Amino acid sequence: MNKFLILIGIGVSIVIIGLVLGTTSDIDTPDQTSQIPPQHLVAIAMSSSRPGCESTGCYLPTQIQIKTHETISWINEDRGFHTVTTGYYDTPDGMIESEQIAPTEQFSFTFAESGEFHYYCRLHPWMEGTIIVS
Ligand SMILES: [Cu+2]
Repeated sequence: MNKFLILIGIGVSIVIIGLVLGTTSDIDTPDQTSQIPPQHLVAIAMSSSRPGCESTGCYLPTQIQIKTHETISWINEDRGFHTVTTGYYDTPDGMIESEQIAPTEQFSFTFAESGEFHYYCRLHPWMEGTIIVS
């Protein structure tokens, strides 16, 4: 009788272990979150309103590489207003124009086409960055 109970106990244990392992392996399978393209962050550096950030980067990182359909969000970590404007100073190309981004605010743009895009801040010509979309 005792041996019979032990066998039942072993059987129940195997079923429980199987359920636990089955549940665990479900967690390992790819879920919806892996389907969302990664979002890239670029910080607008503190004190970018004054010349001098060029040496360390006014937009951090100054150059960023992404893939098409991915999004970049620029976060203004400075105390002044800034823009993200594609083109070169005084000759914006019209692709991206964030308008003025207030301190602590952010601006996002999703890139549909590949290419290399130069951008700057309309308020501070020394602020420059490059986006490479492949
Ligand atoms: Cu600026």
